Amino acid sequence: MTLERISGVNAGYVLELYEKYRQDPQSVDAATRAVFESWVPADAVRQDGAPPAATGATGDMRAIVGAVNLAESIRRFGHLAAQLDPLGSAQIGDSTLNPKTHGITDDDLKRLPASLVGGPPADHSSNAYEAIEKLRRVYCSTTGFDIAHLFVPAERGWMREAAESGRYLPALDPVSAEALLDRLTQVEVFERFLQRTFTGKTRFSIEGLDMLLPILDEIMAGAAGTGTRHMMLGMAHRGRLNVLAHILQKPYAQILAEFKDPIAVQMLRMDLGFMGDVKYHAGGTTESPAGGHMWVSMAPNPSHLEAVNPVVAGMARAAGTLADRAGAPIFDGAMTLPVLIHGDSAFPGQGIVAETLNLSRLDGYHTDGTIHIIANNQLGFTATPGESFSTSYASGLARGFKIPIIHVNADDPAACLEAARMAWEYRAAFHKDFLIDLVGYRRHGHNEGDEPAFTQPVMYKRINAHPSVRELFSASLAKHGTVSQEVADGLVKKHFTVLEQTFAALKPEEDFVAPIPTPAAPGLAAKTQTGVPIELLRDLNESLLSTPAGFHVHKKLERIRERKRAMLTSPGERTVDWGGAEELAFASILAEGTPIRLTGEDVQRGTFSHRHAVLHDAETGVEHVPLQQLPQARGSFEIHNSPLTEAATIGFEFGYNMQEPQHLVIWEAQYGDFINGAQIILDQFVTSGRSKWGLKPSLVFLLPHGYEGQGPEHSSARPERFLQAAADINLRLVNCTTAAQYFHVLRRQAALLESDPLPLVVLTPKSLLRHPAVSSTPQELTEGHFHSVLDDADALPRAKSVRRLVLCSGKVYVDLIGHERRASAKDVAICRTEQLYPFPNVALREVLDRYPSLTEVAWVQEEPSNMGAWEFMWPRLEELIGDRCGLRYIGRARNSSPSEGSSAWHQVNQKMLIELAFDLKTDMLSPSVVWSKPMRSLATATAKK
Ligand SMILES: Cc1ncc(C[n+]2csc(CCOP(=O)(O)OP(=O)(O)O)c2C)c(N)n1
Ligand SMILES: [Mg+2]
Repeated sequence: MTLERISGVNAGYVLELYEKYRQDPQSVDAATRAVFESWVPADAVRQDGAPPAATGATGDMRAIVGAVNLAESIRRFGHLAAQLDPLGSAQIGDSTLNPKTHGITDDDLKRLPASLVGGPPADHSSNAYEAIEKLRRVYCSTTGFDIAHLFVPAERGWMREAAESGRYLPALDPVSAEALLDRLTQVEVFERFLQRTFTGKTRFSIEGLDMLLPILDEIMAGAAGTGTRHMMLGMAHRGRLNVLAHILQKPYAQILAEFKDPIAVQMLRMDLGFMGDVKYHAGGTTESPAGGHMWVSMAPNPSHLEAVNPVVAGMARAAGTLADRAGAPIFDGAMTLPVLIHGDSAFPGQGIVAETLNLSRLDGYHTDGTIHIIANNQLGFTATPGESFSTSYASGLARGFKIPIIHVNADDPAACLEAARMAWEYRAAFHKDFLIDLVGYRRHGHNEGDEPAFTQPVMYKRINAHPSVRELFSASLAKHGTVSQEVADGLVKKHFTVLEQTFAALKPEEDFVAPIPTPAAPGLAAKTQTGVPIELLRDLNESLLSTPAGFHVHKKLERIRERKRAMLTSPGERTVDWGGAEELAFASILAEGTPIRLTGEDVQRGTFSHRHAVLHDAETGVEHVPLQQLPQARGSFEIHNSPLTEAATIGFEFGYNMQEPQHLVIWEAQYGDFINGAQIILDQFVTSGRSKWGLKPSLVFLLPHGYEGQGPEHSSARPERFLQAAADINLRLVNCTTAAQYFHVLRRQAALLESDPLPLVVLTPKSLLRHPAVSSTPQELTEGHFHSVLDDADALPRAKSVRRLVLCSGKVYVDLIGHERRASAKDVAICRTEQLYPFPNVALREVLDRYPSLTEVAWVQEEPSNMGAWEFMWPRLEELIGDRCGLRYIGRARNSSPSEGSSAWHQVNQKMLIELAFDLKTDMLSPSVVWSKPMRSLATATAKK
């Protein structure tokens, strides 16, 4: 009788069993046969047209059904009666765990065969009662198997079999028991030593959840033993120092030096923008102490809880990806294992948890399963579970993702280790996520300076009287004669001695090691030549345009592809549009051996239908990815439509990029406006990771940006947010106005991945994607490099008569040069700042020097004055201009919303600001568009004249 047969069992199942017995008594086991021999199920008899059954038989029938249903209830809901809380709080309970609910008594069960209960508990039981008691010990003791939500019978069956067989329960023989006690002692002594030595200093002690370490040991051993190459850890503050010390093997001396908080010489590298971070945010990498040539990494972590989850997932994905050959990359989940440790308040509360779980089964994102551990201390700062989540357990969210959940009492070492082994084995068997809800308590306040009894007086009375898991385990080992009290005391002394000796020998200034970032290579970006010979471009284009035999390209796409065929034939004509330039840039980067990963919402086609990187056979739907079929490629290409998610998808790409910095990793927004859904990832990882942790990200963001009357949420990628975070050369922000510039900036990024890596933010066009003014000549792709500033070629011959230099960036340039006033405005030159950060000081100075008669520089932008680049540009332009001439702002007035909500109103304002750009005389002011009063430098210049 298999476990799966029993799940969902009812009277029908018993009748079926009876029918089987009737046709062949040997087809059921002996005990069941014995029951069926002594009575006749009433319903079965009626089906046969035989006489009605005796009343006693109906009674037995009910008892059988009751027993079977009771067993099923225990399997499904037993966790509700399990003693999960080490502090002994009452269980939730469930009436279906009571025989009475099923109309039966213990005596009924004693009369029935154990086989009705089924599974391993039935094997050596003499009746159903005994089997039910065993079942209760499995499902209602210190482990709660929360698995009824699994939809795949094989997974549910595996879990039940694993639980009921006790296969993963560790045999705590003397050696491993002492080793476990030693580990628990090390974990506890570390915290007690820090408490004694640095009383009240924040360390976010693990105490109350000490079993987290042995659980990680067990998972690590499992991974190392089966050829995993890289285990990736992500966790918050709680217990992090302990994990860094004992899993990541961060030297005690370094940790103690960080507590001393010296001003170490290396830290004075403010010139490199290094600011460092608090000690419980650091990451690390080490060769696995469990052997097996495995690396263990802990991602650095911001305070923003759970934000690291997608980063770790991305790191794990990258670590398991082979990308050094043409075609699609190969992901091998056996090479990599992500482990995420969550807080019991943060897990249900932070949306990025759900976003990351949602990535776990998707083609471009899965990692063959993450092992999740909720470090559940039943509090979130001062908040209780009742204040923190609406689900029954902190882990409730995982149920929707069909993740098996084990709630386990953190005071039961054997049960905890069983959970860890099961997690590991389940992941290996099904390549899916697993969750351990480790239920413990928090021995001290939220941090060590906090008084928890202000808000949890009753709980803390209990905690103060509660022995540690080490003490409990040690007492139990002593009682059973496994490890004596003297040996246990000796372990405590041993671990204290190591710490005391390290502390005595500490030289904080020397032992402190700061992750200082290496400086960016000065001027390298400007020098990088990125042209590609026309022959190679033509070859690549040819390859991109070939399709497998019999492939039906959509008719409309065929026409576009026909145009592409002629794209490189006339070197001097503007035949290369944005999409064409991008595809050629990608192809040439792949040919140079750099793998590319491009993700984002609808990126395969492109939001504006401009990419078509994945072709679908118009008749069969079969896909063809030209960039994966390039004979010239020496690196893999992958492109995935992401789920409708910003924070987790960017976090994922950040992690991927950190792990594989040699890949060109690109994330594209649907519209740039939506990137602020990932503001935490941008602020906490992308822009500050260098300063805090010495990281060198090189992720690329493609952000459609530009004012086209589509309202406040389809206009702006919020460049001001990047500019505000820009410092010490931590990113590049560009706003390209030509296809060639985009081509060169992508190629420059790929070329600098190793020598000068920086995140690259590209503000990209929308309606302009196919605008003739944006298209480039083939020649522009074959020569030169990215230009941070593009001067006004038309104005240069009349440079002496130019009085106003209009500086702008991006799409507004096209509006300006398309205006009817452009031709007659001989005293106006229009210069594009294609790179906003790093501020192109040298290039802009050269531009200014070309116009000797300037009376003013006007910064023209579409965004309100408190947005866009103006407030960033203003002081820098002032410094650059000095007293040479004035500086004006022309653009929308300061506003709290990025743009007008009405297309008509947009057009009025847009028209007005373009006209003002050409108008040197009118001192017109409008409520929504500002021709600013002259800035300080004009006043200075005027005063001097
Ligand atoms: C996104 C975010 N919001 C708020 C905080 C402030 N904060 C720090 S710890 C904490 C409580 C966390 O509780 P829990 O997740 O249960 O972890 P524990 O501290 O109990 O281990 C809060 C609210 C934060 N760090 N991150
Ligand atoms: Mg908590």
